[in-house]
Amino acid sequence: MRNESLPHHGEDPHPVIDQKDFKPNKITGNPQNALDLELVSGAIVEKAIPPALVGQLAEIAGTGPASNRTGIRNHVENVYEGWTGTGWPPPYFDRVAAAEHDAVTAWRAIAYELVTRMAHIRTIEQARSRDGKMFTPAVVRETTNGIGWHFDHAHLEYPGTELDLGPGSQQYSVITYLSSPQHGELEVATWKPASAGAHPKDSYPLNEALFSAAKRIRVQPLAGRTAILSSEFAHRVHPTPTPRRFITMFVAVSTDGYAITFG
Ligand SMILES: O=C(O)CCC(=O)C(=O)O
Repeated sequence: MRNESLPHHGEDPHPVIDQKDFKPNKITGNPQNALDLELVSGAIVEKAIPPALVGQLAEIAGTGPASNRTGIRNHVENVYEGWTGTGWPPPYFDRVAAAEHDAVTAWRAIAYELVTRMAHIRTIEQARSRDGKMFTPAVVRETTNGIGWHFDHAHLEYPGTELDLGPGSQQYSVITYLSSPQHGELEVATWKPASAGAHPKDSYPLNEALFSAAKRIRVQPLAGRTAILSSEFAHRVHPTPTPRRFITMFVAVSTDGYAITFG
């Protein structure tokens, strides 16, 4: 189960590097106040998303079905939820099409700009199925549950599919927080799986003993804050007593800078 109970901030025996200790980010110009994740490829960016858009997105957070694996409410199922083990069936794409929303489209444009600045991307576009159906650009989510240790990397999770951009491809997550819950930190460890076949359905939650010596960082969710990180690294979300609302998009990038996005 993904909604296992996790320790709250302060009970974790592992040292963490707090947000305030991060070095200034290499991203220049707007948006201001970017902070470097330092240990993994990524950045924290404040105020890149207009507050009115954050409010609109918060209203649709979790308005779709709750995941029976995680308990997280999504506005539409993400690729992990829609995956059958061999692909994504036509009704999945029908549900994605029905959940299309202008606020998500507006957020995607800013997310593209942010991730293009920090990753080596030459072309970026929304992922489509082999018969041309759109994957969702992002998923707008609400939960008080934690998410156990996992990684997100389509090349390892969905090998051979339209989301797999081949050996050497990389994956990023762009996450904007739509609320400021108590606790509910994102924790990232400097460890990633090396081999294919390590799909989270088989490996979830990741055995923490695999990376007990790895350095970790924590990111506090704050309304309007955007985290862009290399999500191939092991990460988890701590539970919170108050609703944690967030929008997430995955960005897979091939070795020659072609990027596809999906939620
Ligand atoms: O919300 C976050 O901080 C990270 C979310 C996450 O790990 C995921 O959706 O896979």
